Parts: sequence; structure tokens; C-alpha cells
Amino acid sequence: MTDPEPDAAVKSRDLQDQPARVVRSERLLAVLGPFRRVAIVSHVNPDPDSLASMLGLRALIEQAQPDKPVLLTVEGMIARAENRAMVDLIPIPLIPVGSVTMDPETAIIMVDSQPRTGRRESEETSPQVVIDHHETGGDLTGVLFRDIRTHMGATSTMVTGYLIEQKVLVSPELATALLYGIESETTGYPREASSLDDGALVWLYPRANKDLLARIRNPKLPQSHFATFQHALSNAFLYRDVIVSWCGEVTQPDIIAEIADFFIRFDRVDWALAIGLFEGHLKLSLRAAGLGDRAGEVLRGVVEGMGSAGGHDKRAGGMISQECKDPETIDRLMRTLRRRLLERLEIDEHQGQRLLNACPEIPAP
Ligand SMILES: [Mn+2]
Repeated sequence: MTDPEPDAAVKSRDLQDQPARVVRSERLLAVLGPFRRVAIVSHVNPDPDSLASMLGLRALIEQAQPDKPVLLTVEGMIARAENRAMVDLIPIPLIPVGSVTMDPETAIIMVDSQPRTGRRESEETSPQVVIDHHETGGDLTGVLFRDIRTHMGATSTMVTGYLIEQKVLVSPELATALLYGIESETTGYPREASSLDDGALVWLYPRANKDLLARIRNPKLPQSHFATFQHALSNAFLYRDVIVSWCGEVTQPDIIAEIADFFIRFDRVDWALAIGLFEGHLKLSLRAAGLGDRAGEVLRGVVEGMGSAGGHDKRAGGMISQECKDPETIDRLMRTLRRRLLERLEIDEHQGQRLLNACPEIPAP
């Protein structure tokens, strides 16, 4: 699937005194060799792609370098119900990143993110290894092994490639995690995936536990999930082909993206922006329906000077750095964000209207 390298070909090149092309997983393992243990880190509020990548790397290292402890770390929270189901059912033992001592004998692997891109909270220690598929380039000073392939739909695809290269025995749980890691990144966004993602999915599917997969795809949802949808529906406004929705204060940050995904399916819109308040900060999620729309670029423009944003053509996420302690601040920031979005999309904000009228409430039947 990834870099097929028949032994014979390597040997014949060796004979010709040419440097043999060593497969990526081989180079990665060589870098880890001298270290006594390994800690794997990812972005804040890890998603299935980063969680599965961590699990896959642990299996790789456990086979190739047994007796070397591999610590999987978490920063922020496992937010979305699907992601919680994944770590509960697989299971994926995660320890808070702050509780790990990053001494010189510990190799740090960063997956699904790059150093100093604003996607992490703690950046004191630099990783020796970076494995990622995002376009947001990071500071790679001192990185000994980097595998950054922005045309890939998921980091889990790259890790699946290493497992195949090293003939690692992949358990049904690991196959399920990697499959869901790739699927959750690429479903609905086939243009952001590559044929290697397809290849990995085909390789993983027969090895995965389908019952486990079904339970991760359709987890039970807490009451707050429905409350946020109600809030977002009641406070959604339509401006030409743009919907802007205020989700209120949310109990988990990923739901803002879920709301944006929900509204972009409306047949009258080409853009959906969802904004919510989480732990005192406004978080934004933007979706675009059209081909070649620059959601990442648009959202970066909208939050310029107010916070940070990043993303792809069709989806982007961002955060406002100013703390929101009172309704006046929230209101002022919300108005600025809406005005900037509509300006960028050349829409007159006076043509705005509420998406839905207040819904009649009936007595309990
Ligand atoms: Mn990813």
C-alpha cells in the first residue's frame, strides 16, 4: 500500500553502491532506537484520527522494540460522543500530557499536528518525530523524523502504512480504530482524501470488528446535545445563502462543528457558520458547500486580529482569544464576526432573517 520495497530491489541497489531507499517505518524506528521510552502527543481535544494513530504507533513500537514503554497522552478533552465511545470501547489508555516527565531519555512523537501551530496548549518540549497530514506547517527545528503528507486524508492512513511495512499483527480493535480514524476524517470530503486512504480502508475493513464500529458510529448522546441543537436552531439566521447560528454556551467544544455540519445540509445555503461559547472563549466552525470554496481562508480573514483559524476548502475552525465574561462582550464580538463574514461574501446584512419562527409548544400528550 505504501512504498512497496521488495527486498531484492533493495539488495541489488546495495550491490551497486547506491544508498538504499529505506522505508519510512524503518527510518522512524531507527530514530526511536536510542530512547528508553516513547511519549505520543497530539492536538488539543484529540479526534479519532489522532487517537487511532497513537494506538497504531504503539503497536508498531511494541513489536519492533519490545520492553520500551509507550505512553499515549491527552491534552484537553475527548469531546464528541463518537470519540468518547471510541476510547471507552477500544480501550485507549490516555494520560494527561502534563503528568508525563519529558526527560532526555523520552522520545516525543507528535501525531496529526505540528509544533507551534496553535493547535496545542503545551509546547515546552519539542518532538523528535512529527507525523501529520495538515497543511498548517509547524516549526520543525530539531525534528529527526518527519512524515508530513498533506495530500493524505488522515494520519491514520500513514500509520496503517507503517504497520503493513513492518508486518505488525493488527488486532480487530486496532483495525477498527484506524478505520474509524480515516472514515471520520474523509467521509463527506472525498476530495480531501487520496487513493492511499481508500487502500487503507480496504485493507482495514476485513480486519475490523463491525459490531464495535457500529457502536462507535452511533453512540448514545447526552441531554446537552439536544439542548445545544435547540439553541442553535432557535438562533439561526439566514443571509442570502449563508446561515449563521449561535449555539450558546456548550458543554463540549466539538458540538460547534457538528452544528455547522448539520446546517450546511440545508438546501438553500452554501455557507454555514456556527459560533459557541466554551470555557469563556468563542469557538467558530465554518462549512462551505461549493467546490473550490476557501473556507479556511475566509475564516482566517473573519477572525484576523481577534484570534486564530485554520482549515481546508470546505471546512474550517477557529477561536477568538479574547475572554468572554459578560453578555455585552459576546454580543459585540458576535456582531463583528457576522459583519466580517458577510462583507467577505459580499452580502448585505440587512437582508437577514431568522431561519425558523418560534415553535408552538403543546402540553404533554
Ligand atoms: Mn487528522
